[in-house]
Parts: sequence; C-alpha cells; structure tokens
Amino acid sequence: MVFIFKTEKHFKVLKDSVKYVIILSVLFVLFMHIDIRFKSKVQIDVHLQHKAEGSLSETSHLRDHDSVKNSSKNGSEFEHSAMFRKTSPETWDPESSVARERNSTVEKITQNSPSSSTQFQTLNQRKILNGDYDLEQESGPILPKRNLRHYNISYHNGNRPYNCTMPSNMRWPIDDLLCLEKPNVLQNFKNPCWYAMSRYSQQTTLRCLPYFHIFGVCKSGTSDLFNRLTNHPMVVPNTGIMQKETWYWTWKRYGISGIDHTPTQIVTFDEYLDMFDATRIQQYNVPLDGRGTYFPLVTGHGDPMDLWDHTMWRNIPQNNFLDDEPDVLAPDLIRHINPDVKLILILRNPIERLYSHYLHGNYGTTASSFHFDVIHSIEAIQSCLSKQSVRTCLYNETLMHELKVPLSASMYVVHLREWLRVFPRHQIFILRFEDYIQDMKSSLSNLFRFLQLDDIPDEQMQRIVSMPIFYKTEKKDYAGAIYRETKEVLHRFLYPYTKRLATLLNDSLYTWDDLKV
Ligand SMILES: *[C@@H]1O[C@H](CO)[C@@H](O)[C@H](O)[C@H]1NC(C)=O
Ligand SMILES: *[C@@H]1O[C@H](CO)[C@@H](O)[C@H](O)[C@H]1NC(C)=O
Ligand SMILES: *[C@@H]1O[C@H](CO)[C@@H](O)[C@H](O)[C@H]1NC(C)=O
Ligand SMILES: *[C@@H]1O[C@H](CO)[C@@H](O)[C@H](O)[C@H]1NC(C)=O
Ligand SMILES: *[C@@H]1O[C@H](CO)[C@@H](O)[C@H](O)[C@H]1NC(C)=O
Ligand SMILES: *[C@@H]1O[C@H](CO)[C@@H](O)[C@H](O)[C@H]1NC(C)=O
Ligand SMILES: CC(=O)N[C@H]1CO[C@H](CO)[C@@H](O)[C@@H]1O
Repeated sequence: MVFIFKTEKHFKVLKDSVKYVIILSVLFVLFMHIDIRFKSKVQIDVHLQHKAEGSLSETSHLRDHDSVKNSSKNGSEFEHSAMFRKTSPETWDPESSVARERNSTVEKITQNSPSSSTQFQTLNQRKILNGDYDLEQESGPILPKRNLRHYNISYHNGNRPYNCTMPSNMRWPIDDLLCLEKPNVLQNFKNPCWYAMSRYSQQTTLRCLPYFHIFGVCKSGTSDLFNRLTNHPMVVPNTGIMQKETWYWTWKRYGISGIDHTPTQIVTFDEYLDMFDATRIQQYNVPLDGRGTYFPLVTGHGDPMDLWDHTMWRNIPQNNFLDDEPDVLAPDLIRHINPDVKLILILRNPIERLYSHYLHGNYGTTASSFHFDVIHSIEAIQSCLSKQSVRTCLYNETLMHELKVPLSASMYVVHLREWLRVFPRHQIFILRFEDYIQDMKSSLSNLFRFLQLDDIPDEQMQRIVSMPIFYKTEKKDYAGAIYRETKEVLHRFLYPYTKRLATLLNDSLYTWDDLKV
C-alpha cells in the first residue's frame, strides 16, 4: 500500500514537472517571438532618425563617387560608366523603394536594346532631383543595408503587409531579403549588374547577380548542362563549388551546408554576390555606334537543391514559424531581388533520379537497402498525407530529416508549383534529362535561344557537344540496378505526382511513360 502510494506520488511529481517544462518552453518561444518583433521596431525608429541626420552630406558624397577609380580603358566608356557611378551606387535606399517600385515600369528599358545616353541622362537627372540614391556609406564588412520602410509583398496572400525585421545582430543574423531593395541594374549590361560601394574599400565596384539560375534537380545532369553552357563564349562561370554551385538560397544563407545540413557560417547576400565575377563581365564590351558601349557577357549558377529543399523556411522572417506551412519560399525571395532571372530546370525520370540521389548522397549503398528505405519513406510520407496537406508534409523539417531516401525531391510538381506561383511559365526553361542526353545539340540550341545568347559557329557547338559526359557511375556499378519491386512501389506512389506535372506542363512526356521499361 505504502509502496503504491509512493509510486503514485512520484508519478504525480513527474507529471507536474513535464507540464511545467512544456509551459516554460511555450513561454520561451513566445518570448523570443515578441522580443524579435519589439527589437525590430526599435531599430527601425533609430535608423530612420539616422537617415534624417545624414541627408546633409549629400553633395560631398556625390563628389566621392566622381573621384572613384575606373577600370575601363576606353574614353567614351569611361564617361558612360562615370554617369552610372554618380547615380546608382548602393541602391539599398530606404526612402526610394516604394517610389521606385511604383515608377519601375516608367524606368524599365529593355535589357537587350540599350538606349541613348540622353535617355540615361534624363533618367538619372530625375533620380538626382528625387534624391533617389543612398546617402550613407558603409564602413567595414557589415551586412548589406536593409530597406527600413514597411514593405508590402504582393506575391502571395494578396497584399499582406509586414514590417522588415532588423538587424544584423546575433539574434537574427540572416538577411531579410524581402526588405532589401532591388538593385537598379545598368541598362548597358546584358547581365544584371550595378555599381555599389565596396565593403572592403571606399570605392565603387561593379556587383552582379546571376543572369540565369539552374534550380533543379539533383542527379539530372545539372553539372553537365552547366559545364556545356559555360563553354559558350558569352557565359562566365562563378567562383562557387565546381564553378557552378553557390549553396546560397537553400543552405548557406541559413548557416547550413550539404545534404546533411552541417552547421556552417552564415553567408550574407553580399557574400553571395562576391561569387559572381563582375570583373570578367566588365572586361569585354562592344561599341554601340557612337552611343557608348555594351557589355554582353552573362553569368549564372546551378544549385539543384533549390527546387525542393525548403526545410529552412521558418527562418524567413515573413513566415510565421508557428505555422505548418510557409507563405514565402526561396522563389519569392529570388523574384524580389532578381525579377528577370532566367530559370532553368532539368528533370529526370523521378525513380531513376531518386536512386542516383540515394547513392550519391550516401543515404545507402545497395539496391537492397534502397528497397527497404523506400518503403520506410513512403510509409512516413503517406502517414503524414493521411492527416495533412502535401505542403504541410513536404515542408515539415522533422519529417524530411526522418526520410531515409530523398523522396520529396522526386515529387517535382509540388515544388515546381511554388516557382510557378511566383514566376511566369515563359521565364522557366524546362527540359528532360533523357532528351538532353539523346540530343544535346538541339537541347543546347534551344537553351541558348532561351538565354538570348548569340549563335555560335557550328564547329564550336560541335566541340561543346562532344565534350565528355559529366557522369559518375561507380557507386551504381557497385550497388546494382533497382529491384523491379522497388520500381513498382515507387511508381505507385510517385505516378500521381508525375501525372500532375504532365498536366501542369501540358506535355505528356513528363509522365516518362515513353521510356517505361
Ligand atoms: C572605344 O569607343 C570607341 C567609340 O565608342 C570605339 O570606336 C572603340 O572601338 C572603343 N575601343 C575599345 C577598345 O573598346
Ligand atoms: C514617378 O514618375 C513620375 C512621372 O515620371 C514623376 O512625376 C514622379 O516624380 C516619380 N516619382 C518618383 C518617386 O520617382
Ligand atoms: C500596403 O497595403 C495596404 C493594404 O492594401 C495599403 O493600405 C498600404 O497603403 C500599402 N502600403 C504601402 C507602403 O504601399
Ligand atoms: C508594423 O509596425 C507598426 C509600427 O511600427 C505597427 O503598428 C504594426 O502593427 C506592425 N505590423 C506588423 C504586421 O507587424
Ligand atoms: C512533422 O513531422 C513530425 C515527424 O513525423 C510529426 O511528429 C509532426 O506532427 C509533423 N508536424 C506537422 C505540423 O505535421
Ligand atoms: C497543350 O498542348 C497542345 C499540343 O501539344 C495544344 O494544342 C494545346 O493548346 C495546349 N493547351 C494549353 C492549355 O496550352
Ligand atoms: C584608375 C584608372 O584606371 N583610371 C583610368 C580611367 O579611364 C580613363 C580614360 O580612359 C583613364 O585615363 C584613367 O587612367
């Protein structure tokens, strides 16, 4: 009797402390949330005050920009770019974002038909009159400035307004990209580039965003495609992994790295820009009959996880981290920063792709382990799908980490919808790996046309097409072919998604029925 009483009492104490811990955790989470919001408000006020104080130094700042070194050799080009230097340094200007957003259609000049200097001048004079450029100088390696205004996003949920979160402190060190103002890109560059104050020296330098972005999907020939693409004489690779991958949008911007999300130092937006070789883009120009020069080189990157790995969405401040689903994902951020970026997606039979991803990512090493891991992962996702929406399931970080095969990455349609929610269909070039391998020449010709790159001589194209295939098969040789049973299980699970993809793209090829074995 005494013994039972004792255990019951212990049990009650245990129950109470569990309750206590849960209540404390909830309070802690709420406190963090409120504190961050409070902090951002305080910082906004402080910065707006600074801004007002800074406006007196306008003219002296302009003179600084005039005296900045140029790297150009050509007199007329120098005049031309000096004009840009005066007026378009560091466009992260709090005061101008809404104004410029509203006027953006007026100011937009087609990228491929640079206008006359007089047009540039009018545009720039207008900006000078409007005080439409940055007055503060950055010193030292700090994060890029944020737009401190209340900013409306209109990409999702209608016109939901939100306040920009600050700042570059330890609490929230990840760039709030929707609060960065779009760079005001130079019209005589084909690639999106602009002049900005360097954070290493008191000089303006050319900064560039990618002109194109291969955003998916892993193990579908993205490296091969990227490699051939950068062999076009007008395409410049970047300084990332294999001169191709930045790992920025999905991983490093959140301080994680690789398939296993190893913690790493956070990469800032400015450091992302460092990976694009502005110097090389600047080195080649063509004269425009008496109207200055045009810079036709372009650059880009290939990050095949960007299509599908959204596990860090709770770190995007516009998302409510207590929600089950995100409002804002990488495509929203990319669209905000680089609205005209040309997107490229190469897709492969989702079953073959999954196996390759499994082996390459060291999830497992044999066809047999693959079989059991597939069954486990399908069960996990299906059990979630029986209760929740497909978005809730695929954006559930815990569930994604529990999967023993990267199954979500083969559910293309779910992820592609997020990109098509934000970008028009014609801005995404989509091709099948199988067709690309079959006929590289026509795939590449189509891609070059999509990217508005100049045609290249036949023998040069022939050289690009006959480069060896970028392929790694050793792991598969060891593991053996996928079991027929595994294929059947996967087909049953994935086919509904594949069919929806074919419907979305209005192209039955995306069922891969034509290649069924
Ligand atoms: C410099 O510009 C002039 C006039 O625009 C042009 O004729 C000349 O070829 C250019 N030189 C170089 C090296 O780009
Ligand atoms: C927007 O454009 C109009 C017409 O060109 C101009 O009157 C106005 O000042 C511009 N506003 C800003 C903030 O640039
Ligand atoms: C943001 O949207 C709200 C609601 O549509 C509107 O009232 C407000 O004026 C907008 N703010 C800005 C800065 O555009
Ligand atoms: C944004 O900040 C303003 C005042 O600083 C506040 O009144 C408003 O409620 C905030 N809005 C959101 C969505 O947090
Ligand atoms: C996310 O997945 C975990 C693990 O499967 C599960 O316990 C949790 O309830 C899921 N969360 C949501 C919001 O579905
Ligand atoms: C779908 O494709 C077919 C031919 O492939 C075309 O005739 C049809 O107009 C397309 N439908 C839509 C909605 O684009
Ligand atoms: C620092 C530098 O390179 N300055 C050059 C800028 O361009 C003019 C015009 O070609 C040159 O005379 C300068 O030497």
